[in-house]
Amino acid sequence: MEEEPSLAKAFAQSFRVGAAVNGETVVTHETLLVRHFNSITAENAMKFASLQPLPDHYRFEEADALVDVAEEHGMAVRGHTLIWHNQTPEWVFRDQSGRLKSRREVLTTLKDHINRVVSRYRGRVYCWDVVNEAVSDGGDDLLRKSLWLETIGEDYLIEAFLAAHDADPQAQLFYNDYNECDPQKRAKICRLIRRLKSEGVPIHGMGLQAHWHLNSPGIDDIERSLNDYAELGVRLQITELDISVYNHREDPPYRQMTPSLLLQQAERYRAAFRLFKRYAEVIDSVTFWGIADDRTWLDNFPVRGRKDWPLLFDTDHRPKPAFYAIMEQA
Ligand code: HXH
Repeated sequence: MEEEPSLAKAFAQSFRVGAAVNGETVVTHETLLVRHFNSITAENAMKFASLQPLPDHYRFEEADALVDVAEEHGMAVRGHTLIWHNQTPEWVFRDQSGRLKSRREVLTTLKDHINRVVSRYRGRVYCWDVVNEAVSDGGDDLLRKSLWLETIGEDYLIEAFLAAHDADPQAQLFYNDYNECDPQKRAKICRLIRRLKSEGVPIHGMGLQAHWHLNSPGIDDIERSLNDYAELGVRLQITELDISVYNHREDPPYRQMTPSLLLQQAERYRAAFRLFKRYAEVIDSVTFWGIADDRTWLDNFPVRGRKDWPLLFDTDHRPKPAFYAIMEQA
């Protein structure tokens, strides 16, 4: 069988090409992973609830195994994610009787966790999503109402970046978020990063999750976002790219993957990568949130059990039109 050329090799002069993986997919998708990608992100294994499910009871097995796989194949590792409002255990914020813990207690937990995790992977994980999704979607508030904000206060972000920098001064530290191309949210994210930088916080990059759809965001909004984030003077990474074949939660509960959808998706991916190439001076990495369509988180989000086909390789691990469209942009 004719084998397709390597994606990561094709873009080697521009940026790394990564994939989100877990302990299963590094086995089931090994052929594609090793051939096409030179960076990995743990889909779940490095989140707070995975690493420290109980106070001072750390579980590093899956994360360690993923870092081993990466090193075996010369792939870089992005760390995802230290501080987030989801997949964080209740014990972090509440005592036995359910009362919120004090600022001092939660801050100690934040610092201890970051220090332990970032130190463990010093020199092996080259960048961290230090804070994930802290900016609010709607309304006038800058920060999302979360238990980190409620217990520690607004400076929890500063403390997180300082702790990560202390634990590994070489690591590149990112703020990562979704709906990153929405004009209002983009403005808020820029405001947050500008504020952190002006206070001397060690923040080096903006991670654009890029969970996109067939018709949104518009390519002009994507370009304006790359431009605005780049103007902050930070590095950019596309951290969780996928292009859903649905536009809305309300779209047909189940659709077939048709030739027409495959071509529409290919054109979206082509336009996106044409832009990434134009911004290659500031973009260091483009990571897909998965490898092939047989295993994607979008099968269960935003609608549980609704099949989606958001990636470059089909359910049989064959390259889709989107793969070839991207290759033409290399
Ligand atoms: C990402 N969140 C996470 O960074 C990643 O760790 C995870 O594995 C998958 C996706 C994306 C996301 C953000 C918010 C969200 C759902 C997914 O919740 C919403 C709720 C209502 C409307 C919009 C988003």
